[in-house]
Amino acid sequence: MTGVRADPARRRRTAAAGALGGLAAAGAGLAAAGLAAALVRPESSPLTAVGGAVVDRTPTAVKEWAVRSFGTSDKLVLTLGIATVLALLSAGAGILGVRSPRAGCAVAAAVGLLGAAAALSRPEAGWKDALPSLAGAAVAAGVLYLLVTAVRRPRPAGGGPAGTWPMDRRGFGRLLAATVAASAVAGYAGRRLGAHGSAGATASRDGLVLPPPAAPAPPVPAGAELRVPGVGPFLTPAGDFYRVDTALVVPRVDAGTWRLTLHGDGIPRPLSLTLPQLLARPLTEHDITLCCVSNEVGGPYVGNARWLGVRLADLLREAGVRPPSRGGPADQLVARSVDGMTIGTPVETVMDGRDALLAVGMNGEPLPFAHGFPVRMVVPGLYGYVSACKWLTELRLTTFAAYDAYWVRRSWAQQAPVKTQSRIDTPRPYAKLAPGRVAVAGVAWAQHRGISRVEVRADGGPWREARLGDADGADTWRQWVWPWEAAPGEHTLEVRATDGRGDVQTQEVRDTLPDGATGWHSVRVSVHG
Ligand SMILES: Nc1nc2c(c(=O)[nH]1)N[C@H]1C(S)=C(S)[C@@H](COP(=O)(O)O)O[C@H]1N2
Ligand SMILES: [Mo]
Repeated sequence: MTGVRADPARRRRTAAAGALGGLAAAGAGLAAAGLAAALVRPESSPLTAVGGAVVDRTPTAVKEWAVRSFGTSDKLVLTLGIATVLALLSAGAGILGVRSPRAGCAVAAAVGLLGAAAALSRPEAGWKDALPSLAGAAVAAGVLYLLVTAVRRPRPAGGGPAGTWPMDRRGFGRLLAATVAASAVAGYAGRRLGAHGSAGATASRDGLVLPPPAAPAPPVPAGAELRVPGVGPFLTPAGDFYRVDTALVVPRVDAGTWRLTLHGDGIPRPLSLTLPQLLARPLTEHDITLCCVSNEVGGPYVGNARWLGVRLADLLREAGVRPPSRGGPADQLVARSVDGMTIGTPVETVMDGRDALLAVGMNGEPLPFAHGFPVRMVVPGLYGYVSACKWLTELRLTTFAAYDAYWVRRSWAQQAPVKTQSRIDTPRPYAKLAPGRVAVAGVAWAQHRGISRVEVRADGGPWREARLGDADGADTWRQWVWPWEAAPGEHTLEVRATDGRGDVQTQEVRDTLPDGATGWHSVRVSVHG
């Protein structure tokens, strides 16, 4: 070894330089990989690929915990976690590399192979998906080699006070600066190139003119909106609509090249449609509240929108599909997205007369990319994971016995109708209120059965009927409000809804797994004079 002897101060310095070199090499590798991924596809970048592979392999209980703890930031937390592990590994590789450049480079190569393997394991992946990680590993290993060699090189004569800095400090510093600069340039180029790569998709969305509905939705009844401060609008703006999916980068599908295929068991006339062909069919507009099975009692993963789309039942009939009740052989419709998500929906439900849609529009606009552009499914009355496939590209008929979709393989129920739920949106939990009249208000939903009553009670007292906003069909939530005379003290408010069939929301507390949480939402508040 050169210049590294037992002196602990020197050791620390070379180790620090090695760690710094390792981090810089990893940064260079990631920048190079990002540049390559912009050319291949965004999902193939190593952090995204490893993140996606982790998502797919994470046990359901851990995933539910992550969603509970981090909400919609769970993806950010995951990416930061992976970046932290990578940073530690890189720093270690640098420290090791000062002792043995080969060993350091081997670590870089191994990490790159792991990234490549993750990218190849993703659904819809091709061999090209391995390239960004491999390119990144090659760059990282090369840069690491140069940097650790500089650390090992002895200090040139007259290069600073001997004994404090054993290596070629200036050479190392220059190399480090050059690496950081080159990485920044490559990173920027990757971003620009990535934006350029999805420019076609963006233009296809900007240029999409949605045809008017053949069957428009009636206007939302004026009385549906109770206008109580603290309760969101009746129709949730797309920008505020909850988002739940496994995609670490939002797929940006070019509508110009998009196709939908419909095939499988018992389809005499399989279909393959472009977007203009789909849009040439009569469009239906319908207000539907969508909610997630992972939504806990009182949780935020529910939203209401005006959807525009082709009735799925019409398309199935056009292809010659019969529901099981009419002797059709397939009871499950499996939707597949461009990112390999699979979502299984009962054929019977889709064809029972409800407005199950292949949606292209949300609140009067083409679907946002995050919500499934260009086409997604929405089925009133079913949780999203069994009905609402975004970035849809394939519909296949099969049976529940023959095929388990993505979430079903992860312990969720095969079939999951929405459970009756109600939520107190105001007052907020632990609010400090002044005594007197307080508007207790929120929303209640039981899609496709409708909501017939909402009741509220304070401190376990008698149930009081809340005033309901006007119903906008049976497939949307209803707002409710109850005027409460708040007396000083600590109080618990509870809510329960009754659906359109007269069934009262159950008090039984059940977890989100396997088919949706139950129980009553309650909020504790304190009232001070
Ligand atoms: N392609 C794809 N579609 C998907 C998902 C997904 O992970 N990938 N998640 C489903 C789930 S679990 C829900 S609750 C809804 C959420 O739709 P949103 O994000 O538009 O609110 O999308 C569904 N469709
Ligand atoms: Mo969901």
